[in-house]
Amino acid sequence: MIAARACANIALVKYWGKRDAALNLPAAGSLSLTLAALVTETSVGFDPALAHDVLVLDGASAPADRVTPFLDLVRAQARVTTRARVVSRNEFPTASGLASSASGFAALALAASRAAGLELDARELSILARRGSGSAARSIYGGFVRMHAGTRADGSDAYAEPIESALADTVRMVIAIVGGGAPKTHGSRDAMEHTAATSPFYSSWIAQVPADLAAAEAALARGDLKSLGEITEANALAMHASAIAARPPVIYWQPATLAALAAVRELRARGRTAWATMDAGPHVKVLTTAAEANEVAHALAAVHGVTDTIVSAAGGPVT
Ligand code: 2P0
Repeated sequence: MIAARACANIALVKYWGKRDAALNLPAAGSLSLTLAALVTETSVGFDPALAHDVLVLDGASAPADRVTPFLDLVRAQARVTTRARVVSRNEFPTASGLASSASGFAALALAASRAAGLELDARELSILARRGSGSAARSIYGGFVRMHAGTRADGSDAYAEPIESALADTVRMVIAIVGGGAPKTHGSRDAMEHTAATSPFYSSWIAQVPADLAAAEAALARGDLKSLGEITEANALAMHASAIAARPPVIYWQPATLAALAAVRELRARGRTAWATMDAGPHVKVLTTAAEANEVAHALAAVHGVTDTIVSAAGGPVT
């Protein structure tokens, strides 16, 4: 068995919509922060004795229906036909329902390709991981990461790249887990397709992303966390606005999500560095500094409906 570890990432400029579903090509670029606190470790071994792929997820046998098509890509590249055993564990501090497909497919891309005898470079790994999950292409790298939408039909220019920034050392993300009473959320894959197909605001969302990416990259280059935070929060709200306007709507927020957003605005009113983003679920992730992270976590923990908080520094690349 070959083991790999990858960190999840949270997008500061979101990916929401595809230009090609079969090759999993994003309709626009995105920009993320890889998080040290959210780690997946995955081991892969190809075994001629197996009749089909086997997945063990967090200690329990799980359906391999998203793993097998991904392993088929690796098998085709490596010219092997053997089935594999995949053992994956999320080392997340809580059973929180945080998205793990980014870290999961990034770790699987490295472990499976090595186990099959392939030596892929980081760009090739990013392209492979993208086939499993669009956000996984970003988890190949540590720190701040830019995903390119690309223009080629074969997806050969749709990969992620790291962005150097002095902010990587001092930035922290505080994750406020919103628990309790949440109905089952819409899977992001179907939800982004539904938003693209039915939301009157989807075209506005896609038109806005390039400007947000350019402004976020400029902020990273200047080491300007305030500007990065403003873009992060505005971009997340625009993504959710497009989803909320889908017909029928895709609403990921719970009452505690809005209460946490109010707490973030209150922190800012008191002069603290705190900017929020939300993904395909009710949790609120807050961009802040190492010096202020404990105070931000404390304020979020006091919000009714927030059941846990996690403070994370920037994480490293897949290993
Ligand atoms: C992101 N999300 O940029 C956005 C923001 C959720 C909200 O990427 O269909 O699991 O596997 O490519 O990567 C979640 O979608 O979607 C996601 P697929 P993925 O992080």
